[in-house]
Amino acid sequence: MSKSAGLIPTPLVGAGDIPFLSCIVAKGLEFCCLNLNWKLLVTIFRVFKMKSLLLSLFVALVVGSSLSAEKPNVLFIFADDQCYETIGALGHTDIDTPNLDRLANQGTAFTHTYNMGGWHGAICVASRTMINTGRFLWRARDLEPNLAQEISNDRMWSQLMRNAGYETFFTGKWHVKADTGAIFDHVSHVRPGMPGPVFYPEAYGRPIEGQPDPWSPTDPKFEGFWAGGKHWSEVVADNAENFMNITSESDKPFFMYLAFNAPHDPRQAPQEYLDRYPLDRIKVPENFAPEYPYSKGANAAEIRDEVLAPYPRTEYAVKVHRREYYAIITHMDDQIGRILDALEASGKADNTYIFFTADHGLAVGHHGFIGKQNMYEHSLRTPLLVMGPNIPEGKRIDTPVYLQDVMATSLELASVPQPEYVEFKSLLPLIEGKRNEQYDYIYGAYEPDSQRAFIARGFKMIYYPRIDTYRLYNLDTDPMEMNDLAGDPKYEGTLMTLKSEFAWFKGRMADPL
Ligand SMILES: [Ca+2]
Repeated sequence: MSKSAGLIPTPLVGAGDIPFLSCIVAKGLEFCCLNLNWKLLVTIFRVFKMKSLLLSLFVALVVGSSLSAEKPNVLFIFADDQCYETIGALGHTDIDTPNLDRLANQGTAFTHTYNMGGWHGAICVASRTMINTGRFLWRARDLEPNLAQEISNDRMWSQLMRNAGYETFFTGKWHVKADTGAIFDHVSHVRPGMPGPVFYPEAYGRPIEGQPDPWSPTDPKFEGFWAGGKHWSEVVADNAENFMNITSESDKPFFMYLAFNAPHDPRQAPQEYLDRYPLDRIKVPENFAPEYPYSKGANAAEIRDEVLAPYPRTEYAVKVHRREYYAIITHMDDQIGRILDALEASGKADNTYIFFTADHGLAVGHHGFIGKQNMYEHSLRTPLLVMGPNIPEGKRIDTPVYLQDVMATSLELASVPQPEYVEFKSLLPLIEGKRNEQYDYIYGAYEPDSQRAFIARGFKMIYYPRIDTYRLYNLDTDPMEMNDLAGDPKYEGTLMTLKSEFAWFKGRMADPL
């Protein structure tokens, strides 16, 4: 009789009369036959079959709806000091980024993505504190000493994702005053602000044309990215592959925060990547200048990044620095290719949103600057690429946004209601064409009293409070910011309006100026 009992579908947990039916299966038909006549038994079978069918339908609906509501994975790839112009597919610069091009061509690119600047020379710290706390610049600064309190309240980005059911993973550059171990489920190779451990004097004030270069981007004796025996960008990809292997077995969605130290200086890469960029392939930026006229008044003349190259800047020095910059970006791009391949192999690519951006831009020879402590587009703006389910392919959106909008976007994707303290906005309404504007103004600052930027209606005002100096650019007609309109009587009204709006807006930003 046990064979007959095997014909009865095994009941599933969850239906109200299952205990009775379970009794039939568990104890077998023999028990039932002993207690019931055969007509009644047939009726029971019919009822059971109907209920079983209904049960199957119910289960299919529940499982089906949970599949359709399954939370997508979020893969966040973060570069360090990467200017918006260094994505090959976007056409600004002759650079090889075939894997970032995959994201740009199979996804959507935000072409005007800003960082708000920073409260001291390490702009990275401000940018990363903003994206992990959701606060605008000065409120992020004020929060920085109390991040332990934020963590105990489960308010950090990764905690919001974890509490939404995500398996969270971090590797690479952190540079936020918070313990990654406390806010991510898995952590590997947490790196400092820049590859160390030593600042080598050979890396500064170079190169000088006609003289031997004391620095070599490929020599492991200078440590940096070579410290530990394997280039740090390759270690990020190794760790991502390992986590991808683990998570491929899991039903939980993942949130991966992969943070390269590249292409921050020291700009080191294997020789084969440098060989791809002979100096005659490198163009000097159109707005190259031997020196920036207000560099001292802007408190940006002697900051560490700026003394990597000698004063006055030469086209030769800029070409050499750009060559090393492009080489470390192309090397990072190959590691990103490995990460994208690992995602494909995990079988989870179809339900994963990929975000690529950087913490801010970098000058590398624009306007007489080398670093990021200035308010020009090259130093504020980063790439921002988004790819995933229903993200349009090859779409370009030029609406000004902040890179930290990625945080708010990921919360929306994870079905996390946006907490009131998160000031950045989701990018999805822009991607879906539901709105065309994100912010009324784009704001930038460097140090409490050194520099400000204020962008509205296509004009950018730059202000240096220490020397009471303004600059004004029309970003639509002069995207390289080469024609200062601040002294032009035709634009007096434009400048006055911007000054007036800024005076009001800086209060909303808790600006200490
Ligand atoms: Ca940085």
